[in-house]
Amino acid sequence: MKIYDSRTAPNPRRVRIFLAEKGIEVSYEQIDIAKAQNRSPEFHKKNELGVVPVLELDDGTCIAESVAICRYFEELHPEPPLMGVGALDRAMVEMWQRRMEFQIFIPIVQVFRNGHPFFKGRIPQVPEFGEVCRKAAEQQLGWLDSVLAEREFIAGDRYTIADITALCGIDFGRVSGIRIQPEQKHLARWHAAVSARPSAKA
Ligand SMILES: N[C@@H](CCC(=O)N[C@@H](CS)C(=O)NCC(=O)O)C(=O)O
Repeated sequence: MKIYDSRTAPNPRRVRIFLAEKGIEVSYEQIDIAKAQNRSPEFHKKNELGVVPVLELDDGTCIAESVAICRYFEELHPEPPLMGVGALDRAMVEMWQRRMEFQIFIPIVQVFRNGHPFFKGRIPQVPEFGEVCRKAAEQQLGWLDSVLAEREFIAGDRYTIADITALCGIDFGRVSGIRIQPEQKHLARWHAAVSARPSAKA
């Protein structure tokens, strides 16, 4: 099996961190988004949406969507659990994972996609929409700070996929000037802790 990856993009990083936490080694093939390799007919055979990451199994089956790839590995290698244990915990982790995706990760990515010269001419950009997303992301970082006042990790007392999604979103925000604010002490404490894990380098 192998994963079609892009070193600088936030979604593939989610999968790399997830696998590093589980101690799973997979080979990676780099897809150059800057050169639009992801838009080639050849890559579209792997993922018709033309985005990375994609996990290709030995029989040629391709799994796209970062969380679906993580789910596949979670089922095969349940330890350490990163997607919850038992019905309630799984639901809570899913809730926080989706919240991190919708409230933090996607708005931050949209700031980049709609405002950054990298995507100029590649996609239709609406800079005003990017700025609306920036305000939303900044506001939601404040909300996340208050969540983390109550608990060690985003979904509770254990590190999960929700932490991975938030970390990758927040780190990607730097390129658009979105940062944890000095008064967001709980968020900063959490960010320092998850960034210190060896998996964060993946
Ligand atoms: N929903 C997908 C999103 C994947 C995605 O948007 N990947 C970005 C990199 S972070 C990409 O390949 N972008 C290339 C492009 O839009 O041209 C997932 O969760 O994996």
